[in-house]
Amino acid sequence: ENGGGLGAAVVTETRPKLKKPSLYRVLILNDDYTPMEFVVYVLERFFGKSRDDATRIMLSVHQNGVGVCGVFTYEVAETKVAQVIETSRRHQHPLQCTMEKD
Ligand code: NFA
Repeated sequence: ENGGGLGAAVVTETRPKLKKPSLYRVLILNDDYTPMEFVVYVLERFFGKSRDDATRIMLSVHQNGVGVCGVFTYEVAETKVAQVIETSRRHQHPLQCTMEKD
């Protein structure tokens, strides 16, 4: 507030330094057993994809082995991964989902 010491007040604006959160890609992995329709359902339900986008992503994973479902902050990505794995397990499908730093 006072830089000089001889009464010359200095007002320094201090904006709190907000760091941008790191982002994480959520990936789904191909396997030989999970039905294509179930993967499309997961992409619609948990990643807000349209049926057309979900189908495109599913086919890309089927052909390339892995694909990006979305990019999220750490806790959101963690939650999506857990939801996909738990829903797949309940349906007895081996579909796997993971996350990596963007
Ligand atoms: N490969 C699976 C099948 O042929 C479909 C699939 C796609 C599974 C994407 C997992 C991820 N039924």
